[in-house]
Amino acid sequence: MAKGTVAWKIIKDHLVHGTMEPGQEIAIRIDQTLTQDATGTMAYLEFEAMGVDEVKTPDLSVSYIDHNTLQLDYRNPDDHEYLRTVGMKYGIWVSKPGNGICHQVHLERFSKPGKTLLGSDSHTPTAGGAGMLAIGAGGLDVAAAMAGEPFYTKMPKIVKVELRGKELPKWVSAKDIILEMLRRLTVKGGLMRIFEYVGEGVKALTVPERATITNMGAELGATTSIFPSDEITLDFFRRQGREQDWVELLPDADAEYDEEVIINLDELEPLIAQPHSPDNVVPVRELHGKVKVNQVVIGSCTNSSYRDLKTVAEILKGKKVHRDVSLIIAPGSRQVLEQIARDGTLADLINAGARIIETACGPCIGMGWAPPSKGVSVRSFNRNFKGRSGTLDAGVYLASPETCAAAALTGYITDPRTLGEPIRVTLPEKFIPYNDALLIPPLPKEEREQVEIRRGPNIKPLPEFDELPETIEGKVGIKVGDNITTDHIMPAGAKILPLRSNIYEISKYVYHYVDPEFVDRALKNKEEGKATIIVGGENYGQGSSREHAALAPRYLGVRAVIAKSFARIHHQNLCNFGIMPLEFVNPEDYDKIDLNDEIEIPNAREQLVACVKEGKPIKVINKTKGVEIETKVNITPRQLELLLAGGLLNYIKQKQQQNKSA
Ligand code: MIC
Ligand code: SF4
Repeated sequence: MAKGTVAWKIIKDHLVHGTMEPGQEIAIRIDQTLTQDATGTMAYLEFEAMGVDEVKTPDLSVSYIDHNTLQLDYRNPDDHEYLRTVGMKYGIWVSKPGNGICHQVHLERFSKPGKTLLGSDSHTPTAGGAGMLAIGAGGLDVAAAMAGEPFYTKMPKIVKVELRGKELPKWVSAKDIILEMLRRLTVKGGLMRIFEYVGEGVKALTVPERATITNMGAELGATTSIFPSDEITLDFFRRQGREQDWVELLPDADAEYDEEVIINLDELEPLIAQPHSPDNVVPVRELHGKVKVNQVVIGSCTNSSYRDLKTVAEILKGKKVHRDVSLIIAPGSRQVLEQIARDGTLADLINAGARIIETACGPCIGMGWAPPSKGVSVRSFNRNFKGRSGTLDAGVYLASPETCAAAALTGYITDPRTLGEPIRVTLPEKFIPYNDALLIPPLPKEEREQVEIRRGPNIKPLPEFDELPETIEGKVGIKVGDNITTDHIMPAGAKILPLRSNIYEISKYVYHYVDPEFVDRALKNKEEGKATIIVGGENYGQGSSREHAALAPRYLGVRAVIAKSFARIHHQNLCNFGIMPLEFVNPEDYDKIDLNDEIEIPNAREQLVACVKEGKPIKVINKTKGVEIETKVNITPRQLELLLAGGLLNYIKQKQQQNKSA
């Protein structure tokens, strides 16, 4: 068992229930929460349904508006208004559109070493760069944390990632460290793990660089990633004018880890992830001069800090973006934008031909700036799933800001080491402090009462769901392969994202780009009183935290997903919305079940209980093929309760009823 590590100390400090053995359920107290608008509207509707009078997190809760900032009609601005007013009503900080991407702002303005943060966004671990234990979860789990509930999860293994060597080679940056991790471990290598970075090499990285690494640990499927809080962290807090928020947090000299990864910094070189997966990583040198580039985008919660934009500006200074390339830059936060505006960096970028766009997620989530047909886009982002950019046949590559800048200059994927002497940026002596122009602090109690929550026509109440039935009669609605992302299940983009607060409308787009007939099939089953079953491969539901990838299928009548294995957040979201996450006992049985097969799960409730309590397999009958398939659930006793109740909200309501009658 890992002991004396930074992650272990924070968990121990916050432990409410459970034992800290890998795989055992633990519950931890949550000090801070964050939501963003695309998951936040649902999270606050759920929070309201919990009936508490104000937010209960001991430290703070922040509601960011950063994803759906394109205002093509009333829908996104309606959501912004709902979020602003609901936040003001319940004592929550509200970060208005334009203030920046949640993770970047949170790191700069609110992160605190040693504290816990739960966020309704998978990249919440960004704050691990400042020594926080920061975890991504579905909106309902975050709503529960805002209502004062602890966060339940399985105790992950704690992995030591030792960075050996004093400094990074020329033109190699933090992004290349995390791309190397992805190259070695793949998008499922981090399942049920926390990556804790230690060793001499940690000192070579400033907090924003560390945050690039912890951010993209999400792509490994990790529960979170964390750096120690040391003198480098203190230096960042000093420059932010927040040294009072800093505490030292180091692993003990005899700290024990469950596993170990060693990275020799001096062996690293610039890396790039090719389409369509963040782990499809090769050295940039292999593609040098071979791939023509149409678009370069620098931004996202991974690489949009002052250090990143200044580095790009220094590379471009006095030069011009290649004629065939469109260079787009989205600064990560208003602090970054104001800083580069005041010190001249912005002017250098503009002069070189960059298109400066709003400080928001923007192109990362397909909210505008899509590449051309069959286009190649090189981005400093963290995800390159097919179609996520908004152009189905475009190829998105992920690389460091340095590699992005090189492509912008030459029009080809280019090894940045060919650009001459490397750029080394130092952080500003003093970051520009956040004022409250776009950041609304929690209102005093008396003022909160006056706030009227605004709900535009786009905001629809949550659907009601029934308990798990005794027997499930259903039909396979879709069969998919390994590593299906939540972007496949519930796509994002400018057209679909504005429907995030309207489950009835958004459910029409489930699996839209994978199989446009899925929804009709599921609705037909529903009409016939049958459930829909989804069949998947390994790591089902990887990627984002969007609970819509569980909530919308549930609304369509999905009652079970049978897969080889599941990604952590999606697995929890399935339980939260009463969909059984069944795993094949024998992965080869995946071949014994096909689209449209008639399925029966007899005595589903009883079988589920027997599986959790006695380890018995759950029998699934494929009536079409005349075979019986053995499955199991990898769930905790609490998740069992959620499933039986038909989801977390039902479960909470049942508890409230029981308390009332007691
Ligand atoms: C993403 O990067 O996919 C998102 C959009 O930030 C999601 C959240 C969402 O779908 O709203 C995430 O990473 O959790
Ligand atoms: Fe926003 Fe992209 Fe980061 Fe998700 S990954 S929070 S969409 S910038």
